[in-house]
Amino acid sequence: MIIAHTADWHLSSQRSRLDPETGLNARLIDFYRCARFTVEDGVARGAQLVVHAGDVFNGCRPTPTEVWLAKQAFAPALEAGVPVVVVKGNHDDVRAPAEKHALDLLRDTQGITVVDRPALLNVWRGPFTDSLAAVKVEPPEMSPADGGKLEMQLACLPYPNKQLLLADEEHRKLEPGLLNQVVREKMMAVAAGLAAQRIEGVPCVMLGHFSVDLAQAGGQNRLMMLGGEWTLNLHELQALDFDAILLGHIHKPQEWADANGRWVAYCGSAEAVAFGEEGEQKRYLLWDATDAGEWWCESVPTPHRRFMTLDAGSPLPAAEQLSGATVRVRVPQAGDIDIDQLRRDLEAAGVHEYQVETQRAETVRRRAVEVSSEMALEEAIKAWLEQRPDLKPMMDAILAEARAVEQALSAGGDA
Ligand SMILES: [Mn+2]
Repeated sequence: MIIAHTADWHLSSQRSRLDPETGLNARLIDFYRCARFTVEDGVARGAQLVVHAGDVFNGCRPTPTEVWLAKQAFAPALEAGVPVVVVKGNHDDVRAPAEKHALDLLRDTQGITVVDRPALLNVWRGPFTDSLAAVKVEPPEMSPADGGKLEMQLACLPYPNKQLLLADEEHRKLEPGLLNQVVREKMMAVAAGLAAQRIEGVPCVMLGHFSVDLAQAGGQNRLMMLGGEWTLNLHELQALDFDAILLGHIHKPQEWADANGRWVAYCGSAEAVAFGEEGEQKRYLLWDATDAGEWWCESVPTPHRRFMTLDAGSPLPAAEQLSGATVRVRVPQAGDIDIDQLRRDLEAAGVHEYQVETQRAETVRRRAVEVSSEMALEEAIKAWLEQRPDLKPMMDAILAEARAVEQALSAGGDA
């Protein structure tokens, strides 16, 4: 069965201009273009199932336009009778677990299965006696008795809501690092539990939204790189009895196969979500298995926007390269260069958008490089404050704020 694997659409309006064709926010249209392409192209290439590994939206309160575009993006699959399975990502999630999350807005769309708690789904292949569908996705307790063949199982592991743990007095007392350890252990136990329930002789693929420790975060997320996030161990995951593990959450595409040819893969974000993702390949994955049960995938590039960082003063790249790109120009010091001339040159080259960063931002960034990605958040902040004697009197307040932000973010914020 051919499966199209996508994740991290982050459909959202961001600071941008209006797209002249649609009258909508131009960044929102960039995200939509790549999302829609993925589903349309995947179905055209024979995908019989579309799996989305989380973060359809950028926040738990998507606008009506964003919800409409999400449905439009999935439409080519739904119109072709190809089922869609979406697991909840941290961005789709709410703070208070009792509230409805963003994906609840897609739950009633026929053909979309929204998964917001760990679950093992059955994927049946027709012909069915009661429908024309080629493939059906059902929770195990709803096994259709209408002639279908159980083709595979999908073990879904959405991003957990940390507030559920914090509701427990014992967990509230834990340091963030220890709480992360608790989440990691619980997630591994749940993953192992799903693997233990699989039906022997039927392929079982995991679909999840979380970080694995050997993954490179790329430029996506400072917090992740500062160690403020729980991760699962890649080798422990690979040791579980899944035929392949298809993931979302990390925007930089990457995959690993073990000695038995079993894959763990991040398809990555469909469109670059921030400048940090400049230069990363953007894609979706098409999965299939041989009769012998060996899984393999094809990587399909999406029509994502090019992000480019330039140093002012260096000659501009050729207009072909700049045309359509979102450009960031680093200026050694405001006033050092003729910014008006630079703007005219960039506009003449047909850049899509540009922003100019002056030296102060650059200085801060260069210092931050000395903060190693191995450090825990507090350690990293202390190292950074060493270089900012002016801020040292505020150290306690800054650390307290950082801890609060870390707690809030790992419960469903950044990344
Ligand atoms: Mn995420």
